[in-house]
Amino acid sequence: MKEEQDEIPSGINRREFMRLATLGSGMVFLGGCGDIRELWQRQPVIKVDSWHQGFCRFCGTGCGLQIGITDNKVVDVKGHKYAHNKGRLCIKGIMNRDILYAGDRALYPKIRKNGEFVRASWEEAMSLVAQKFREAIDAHGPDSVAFYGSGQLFTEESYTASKLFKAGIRTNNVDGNPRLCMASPAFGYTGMFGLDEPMGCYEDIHHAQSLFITGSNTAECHPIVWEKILDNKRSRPETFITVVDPRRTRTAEEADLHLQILPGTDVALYNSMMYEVVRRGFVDQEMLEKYILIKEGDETRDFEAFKAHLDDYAPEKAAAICGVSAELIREAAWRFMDSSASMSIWTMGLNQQVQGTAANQGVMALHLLTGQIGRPGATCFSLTGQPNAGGGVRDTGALAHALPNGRKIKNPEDRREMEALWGVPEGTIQPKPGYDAVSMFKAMESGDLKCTLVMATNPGQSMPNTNRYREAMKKTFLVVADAFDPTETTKYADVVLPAAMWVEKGGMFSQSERLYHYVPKLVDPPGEARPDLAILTDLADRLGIGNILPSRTSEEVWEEWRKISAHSYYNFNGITYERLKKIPGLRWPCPTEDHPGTCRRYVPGEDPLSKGTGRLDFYGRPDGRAIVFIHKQQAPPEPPSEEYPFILTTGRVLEHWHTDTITGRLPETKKVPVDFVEIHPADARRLRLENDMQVRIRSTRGSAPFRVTVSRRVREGLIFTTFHSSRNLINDATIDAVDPVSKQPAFKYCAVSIEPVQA
Ligand SMILES: Nc1nc2c(c(=O)[nH]1)N[C@H]1C(S)=C(S)[C@@H](COP(=O)(O)OP(=O)(O)OC[C@H]3O[C@@H](n4cnc5c(=O)[nH]c(N)nc54)[C@H](O)[C@@H]3O)O[C@H]1N2
Ligand SMILES: Nc1nc2c(c(=O)[nH]1)N[C@H]1C(S)=C(S)[C@@H](COP(=O)(O)OP(=O)(O)OC[C@H]3O[C@@H](n4cnc5c(=O)[nH]c(N)nc54)[C@H](O)[C@@H]3O)O[C@H]1N2
Ligand code: SF4
Ligand SMILES: [Mo]
Repeated sequence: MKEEQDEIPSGINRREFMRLATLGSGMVFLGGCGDIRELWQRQPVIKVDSWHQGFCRFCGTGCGLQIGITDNKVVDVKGHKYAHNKGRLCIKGIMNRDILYAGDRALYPKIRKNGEFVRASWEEAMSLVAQKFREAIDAHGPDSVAFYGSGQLFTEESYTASKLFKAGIRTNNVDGNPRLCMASPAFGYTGMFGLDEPMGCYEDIHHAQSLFITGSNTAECHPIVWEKILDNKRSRPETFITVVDPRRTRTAEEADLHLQILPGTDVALYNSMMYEVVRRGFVDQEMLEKYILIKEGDETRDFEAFKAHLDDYAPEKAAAICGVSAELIREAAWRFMDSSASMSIWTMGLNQQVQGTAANQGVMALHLLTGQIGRPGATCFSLTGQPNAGGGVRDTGALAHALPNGRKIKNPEDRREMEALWGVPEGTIQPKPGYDAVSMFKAMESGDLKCTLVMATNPGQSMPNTNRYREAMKKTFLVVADAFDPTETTKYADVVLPAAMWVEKGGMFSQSERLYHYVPKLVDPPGEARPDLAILTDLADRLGIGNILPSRTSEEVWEEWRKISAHSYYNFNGITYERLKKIPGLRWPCPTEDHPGTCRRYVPGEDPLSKGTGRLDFYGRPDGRAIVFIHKQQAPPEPPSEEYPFILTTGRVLEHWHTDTITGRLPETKKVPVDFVEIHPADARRLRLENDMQVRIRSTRGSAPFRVTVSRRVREGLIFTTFHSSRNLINDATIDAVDPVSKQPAFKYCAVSIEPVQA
């Protein structure tokens, strides 16, 4: 056992911190994450009464844990050896031990009276909430209320919320933070394959000879996925890693090829790579003949028209748009097409753009055209951000346009089918989609939304253009269920409801590879905190529509839900609590209780839902053919100007989680700075800026203070910061422009100025 160290010495910088972290580690990972428990263990674990299987509550990697419990307390966590992470965890995974005991847990309901919060009983708080909902619905109709949820709720909770609002209250105003996160891949996949969610699995990483990582800082945001990639590289050095990212991230540093493109130019890049595929004769003819349809909007196009479209993106032309050389584009294309198996991995760099859906579909099209799909290691694999943004929200249809299992609000047959499955009268589900996230906050601003329940998300910090939407939140009766208080959202609430989190309640998560796994309830929540499921069923009862929710425990809800899934192509009927209490997860499709789960979807012989004996069966599409869309590169939403000459892009660092309501309260992680803005040395010189100087980042919408970090990670003209800090609210400056298809906001691009702040 190493000497215990209380906390990171003050004044330590991040690089030093990471070095220490890896030095103190029994397991050292190149991704900069490691098993640093020994370094940080403030109190030695004396005694663990019992160990339980569970899963990390942070990112969509979905790592398995062993959770040690003593006296109703989580006293230790370690990586689950038999889960896909093979015992490994990143720093956030290790922090699962401490998250329940960080300061500022919300312990009691609070009601705002005469502008001040006062403590209330659950009875008082919930009857007020129900009264406000009832008044709004009676006076202004069901569409005057809304639910804004989260990819961090359990599946049972998101499913219940969606059912309560869509079939009980009869409004489709159900959306949530997955709109800020996974909407573009959801629309991307659905548009091309007829169904959402990736078709591959983590195992593909070990078979891939070429990895095409784009718009993903995997090393910091999906660290254990990154470890798998490095495992592959270590055991097979011929593995080639291409990274496309305007920043030289820690992921890009380890790549064999880095394309440091200008932000928002992905569509041009992928078109250019496809141009090369065609020019070099790497189009998979069988795919073209049997499995693909080419479309421009709704119109079908032939291959000649497709080629003519690609001519506009010959590498020399695309180079001028993307800001990288034609040689680099050719090299990237070559590495992708001329490999035994190519796998692409992507996240927010693509999703959070006004052309988010088009960029997603560009990557997918590369796979279809080259036939790099449906084989071990050949797959287009979008990583899920939150622990349950896939299963909890996309599968359950807890979004304003959606119904369970890929059904759509707009489709009358889908509505009829869900009404029958839910046992509610025909016509119950309204035909009009509800408000997507940004529209929902605009409806608060206009006064159309009288009453809103926010659960497990902190939009006061995480929405774009937050100045505007924090004001908007004042105009609705705002009910916030959160595990911590204060947050930038609870500050604006009329009622704060203390929520149990993670192993204080239990339920199902589903991570990036469609794998459902079970998190058991292991300890009691603090104070009077309650599970979100209990809050939802209580609200239903008080609104007099409790009968809509016959399933009351997580397990009952799951039973109901898995049986509903059996009527769809998202079939996980075979995934039961009983099975998942014993094994660390199952991937769907999994139609029966003896089915082992599916690694590769759409592959006859492997996927139980695919038919025939061909190479692929895209059964989500009526003709079994996936669609390759023609997309053209568009101009950015807000190009830099004389007044706002810099492009701002925002993202994450390894140690912090989103709006820092959790990691910002843990003694270990909160020491890692988040108040920095990366500025290229040439820009810093011009503006006479040096390290640690204070500046204000300003857009037409708002501004936030930051500390300068002069860095070659960014290109000239581009600056980067995170949205983690509540003292440096960068979303006051970001733009609320959205992708017109997915309605996902473009957090990765807006024009700003940098103003020095006099000390
Ligand atoms: N440590 C940590 N891990 C997390 C999270 C966290 O908060 N902290 N959150 C989780 C969640 S919910 C999510 S959604 C994921 C996000 O995971 P990532 O998407 O990997 O994280 P980001 O830092 O938001 O953005 C990724 C990269 O996109 C790049 N980028 C910006 N613009 C463009 C562009 O135009 N094109 C391309 N190709 N790239 C671009 C950025 O430079 C950045 O490096 O992380 C998950 N994991
Ligand atoms: N500028 C910029 N903004 C971004 C992004 C970006 O890249 N750049 N990324 C976007 C993305 S991808 C995402 S996913 C969002 C994330 O944005 P948010 O969802 O707002 O971020 P979190 O901090 O994870 O908020 C979760 C909240 O739920 C609480 N909580 C935790 N567990 C529970 C629980 O079990 N029940 C309840 N009721 N509460 C709980 C936490 O205390 C916290 O307040 O941010 C988006 N915003
Ligand atoms: S990689 Fe993600 S799921 Fe795994 S331990 Fe880290 S935060 Fe948790
Ligand atoms: Mo996300």
